[in-house]
Amino acid sequence: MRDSIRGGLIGVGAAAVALGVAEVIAVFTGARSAPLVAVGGVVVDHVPEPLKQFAIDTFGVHDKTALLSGTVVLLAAFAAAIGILALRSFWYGVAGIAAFGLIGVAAALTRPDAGPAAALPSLLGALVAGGVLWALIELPDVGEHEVDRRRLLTGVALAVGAAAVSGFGGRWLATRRSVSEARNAVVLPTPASPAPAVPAGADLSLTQLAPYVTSNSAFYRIDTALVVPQVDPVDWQLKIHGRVRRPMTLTFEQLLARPMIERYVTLACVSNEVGGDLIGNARWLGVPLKDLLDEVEPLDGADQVVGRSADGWTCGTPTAVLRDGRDAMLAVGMNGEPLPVEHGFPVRVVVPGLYGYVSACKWVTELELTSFADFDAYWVPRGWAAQAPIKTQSRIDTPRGRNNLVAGPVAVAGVAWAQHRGIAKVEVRVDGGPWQAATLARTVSIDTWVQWSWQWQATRGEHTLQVRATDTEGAVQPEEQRPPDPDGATGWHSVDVEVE
Ligand SMILES: Nc1nc2c(c(=O)[nH]1)N[C@H]1C(S)=C(S)[C@@H](COP(=O)(O)O)O[C@H]1N2
Ligand SMILES: [Mo]
Repeated sequence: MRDSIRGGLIGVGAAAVALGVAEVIAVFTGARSAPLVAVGGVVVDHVPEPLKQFAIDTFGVHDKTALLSGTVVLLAAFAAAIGILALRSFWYGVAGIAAFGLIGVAAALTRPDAGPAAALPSLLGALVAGGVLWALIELPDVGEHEVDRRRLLTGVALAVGAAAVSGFGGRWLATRRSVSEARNAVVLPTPASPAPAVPAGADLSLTQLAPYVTSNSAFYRIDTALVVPQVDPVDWQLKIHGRVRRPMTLTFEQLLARPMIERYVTLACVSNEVGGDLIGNARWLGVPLKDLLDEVEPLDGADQVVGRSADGWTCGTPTAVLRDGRDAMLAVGMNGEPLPVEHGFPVRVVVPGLYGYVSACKWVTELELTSFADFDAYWVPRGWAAQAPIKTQSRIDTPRGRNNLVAGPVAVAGVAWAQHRGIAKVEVRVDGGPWQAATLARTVSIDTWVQWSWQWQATRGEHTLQVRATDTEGAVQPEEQRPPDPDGATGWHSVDVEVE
């Protein structure tokens, strides 16, 4: 067998065993201490903003899978190179493994929530990889024939690959099962103040048109977490502290014992492009934040409430917004179920009217009162605005894409939103002609999006449909096309269609 192939196989085999061992150790030291996840986390926190926006645009909610797969491919290439070098001198191999081990250890130890044990998965993985590398290089020469050796090496590579997969899969299952059981055991209280019923006609039920209420499984997911934090409600505590007169700590049981409100609120991501789908409307059950803040008595100048999650992510919300009477809450329920784990189980923040990155902390464990002058939350040093109310937007959902439209009446419909201000008007135009008023469906409140529709007498040929909304304060959605960065995209959504 050629040395390059043999070395490559040996290197990849040793790396696979290292990762498998590290994943198994990480079952005990925490999923975020596993080298792939830790290094991926560092990458997520440090990639330049345009690249991150590119990843979100290209891979959408699969951006994390793309990142992890890319990392694995790169790692395999490096491991193969190390294996080839190790055939020349074992010490090259040791140096390569040591370098990777150190990168893993450094990444794991510098994660926001890391303890000293976070070093163990990379450390032990690297030690075992050294042993495997040595054993594979020294493998007894079975048989004279190339075929035998190739068979042996392939067999070994497959075996270690399987070991890695089972380590990874085992960990995934173990962590997943444990909190999903705890989640199934949660009994949500009846709200003291239930959500208003969704009025008849709020949902026009058209194909392609986003439903008025987004199901939990269809709800967009955006966060920096490469592995979903698994927070057991038994261990969960919320500390409300910082610049307050009376700091408070709440357990999950204490939280559930408080009077709850239930409200429809449409959440939106600042990274949503015009026409994009990083937005969803759900019925949230939770404890009003206003009451909690009244109880802790914020000190003068504490104009920012920083939410901190179990995995160290932070967001900063204006204290005044949380106390102005809107239905900002510590949510425990989503559409009648405990929060799905990827949407923040057991507790997250929901604030009507603000983009998610400045308000909607998932897996929240801390609310710290401070000032905007004193603390920049996660996305602020990365170039995003510290304050970010949701901009008025509208979207055409149908017709869109391949529709086989024929001349005659065509239902044009979509959604529009201006959370906590409310939508007053939606207008549509064809080929830059005069604006035509669309019909607004009913809504539950000004905190949700609204469906709109307009009957178009379509003529044959290619056409461009455009939409714009006006909020209840009379502000018309601006035409100027601006990217999401730094505080939300602007511009009118346009759809090109062909009518037969
Ligand atoms: N802990 C944590 N909470 C977070 C984030 C995060 O990265 N980590 N991302 C925020 C962003 S940018 C958005 S848009 C919303 C999305 O909430 P969803 O995933 O439930 O739709 O969560 C917010 N809460
Ligand atoms: Mo977001």
